[in-house]
Amino acid sequence: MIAGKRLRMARTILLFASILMAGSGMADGVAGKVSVTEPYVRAVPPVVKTSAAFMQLRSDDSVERFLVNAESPVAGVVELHMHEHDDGVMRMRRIVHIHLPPKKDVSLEPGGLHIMLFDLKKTLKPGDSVPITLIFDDDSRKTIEAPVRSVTDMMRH
Ligand SMILES: [Cu+2]
Repeated sequence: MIAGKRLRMARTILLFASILMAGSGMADGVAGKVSVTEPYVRAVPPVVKTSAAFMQLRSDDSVERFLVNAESPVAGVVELHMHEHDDGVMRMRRIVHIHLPPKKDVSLEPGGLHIMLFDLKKTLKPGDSVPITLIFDDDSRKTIEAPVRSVTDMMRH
């Protein structure tokens, strides 16, 4: 009888501990430490099947973290990209991750780092909003809503 009571008590304590951990945000991982501000997606005419997402990222973690992937229901393929100068020509290149140094702002902007959206499943009109899920190095995720904006400074593809 006493053993059974102890077991029940141990189970109750375990349950309580797991609720406390979930409540403190520990379950959020890196996603809970990265703030995302000013997200937007470039509006494109219906014939164009690619676009890009831009935003400001800032990690509050004490060690370097990485954005390793992204997903969106509006795009068949999503890739992390950067621009680089190659003999005076700006080219885009796929990268495996975006560095998130501790407590530093990282800009995803036209002509620089960006999240590339290929194989668009719908027209992206100004005023629409696009869900984008950011995936970090510990596989934690954060989904944001990025408004669609017309960007005059069009990137060359
Ligand atoms: Cu690109």
